[in-house]
Amino acid sequence: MGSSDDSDRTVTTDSDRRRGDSYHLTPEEIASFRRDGYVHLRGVMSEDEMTAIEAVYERFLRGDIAVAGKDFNDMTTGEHGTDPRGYAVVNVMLPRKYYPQWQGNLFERRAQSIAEQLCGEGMTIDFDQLLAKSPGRPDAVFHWHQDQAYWIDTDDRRTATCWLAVDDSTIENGCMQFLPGSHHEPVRAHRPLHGDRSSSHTLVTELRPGDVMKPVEISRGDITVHNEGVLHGSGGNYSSSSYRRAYIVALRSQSTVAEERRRGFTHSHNDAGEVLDAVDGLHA
Ligand SMILES: O=C(O)CCC(=O)C(=O)O
Repeated sequence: MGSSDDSDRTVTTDSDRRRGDSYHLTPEEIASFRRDGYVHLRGVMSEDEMTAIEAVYERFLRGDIAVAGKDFNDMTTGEHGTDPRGYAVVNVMLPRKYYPQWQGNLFERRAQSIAEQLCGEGMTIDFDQLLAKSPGRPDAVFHWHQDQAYWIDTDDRRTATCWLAVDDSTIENGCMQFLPGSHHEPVRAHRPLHGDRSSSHTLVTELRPGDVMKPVEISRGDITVHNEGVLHGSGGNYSSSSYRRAYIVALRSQSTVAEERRRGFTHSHNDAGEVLDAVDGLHA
């Protein structure tokens, strides 16, 4: 523990930083999020808290909790409605919709506290998502993109996407990689990975000469937080034994979420084709 003088007490341990529903950020972490477009926060969830999350996560992966249509898919191919044991990246969209008992869980509450420290008041949960890369799947690649390319444009685009590592996330099993500072540029042109958005939800953009992606390895219970503009993606899972499971809670400004819903945009992969086409037109 830091200094023996309480008036000069420094925050040094993860459990110090977790305070009930909140998690305390340092000024350096807030500055780093603004500069780079992302930040790594250690020990946002304790091991006991992760065990509780993992129990529900596994129920989703086993298919014990019903998820409608394309909201349970292989993110790499868009395949859905087939045996998920063959999927490279199992993607569950909107788990809090399909398992309402998760609404208001501890990770959501800590994510809210973190989003407000990074982005200010008036942030709310926009969507949540589970992304599990199967072991031994070099094809479990999440292609380079900026999240804003997937979304409608609004006036207040403050975003804090909280990405929780359910397994240690490493270069070997396909950890997140970011292009620091890329959120300061306009959104790049993106295209659907295969065909159009009805056959493949996934969008991709190209790296430019000089772009150097930074892998961010994080431990179970840690999170990264990124904004809507930073370019990111992740590589395949080369581990023969380890899943790379992530639980994502994305917060955006209340006005943006209200505008999305008004236009029928819910982040479900079952959203109407014309809603997704309208978004694509913005970033082609
Ligand atoms: O989990 C991944 O590898 C990618 C996730 C992602 O792109 C996101 O959360 O915005």
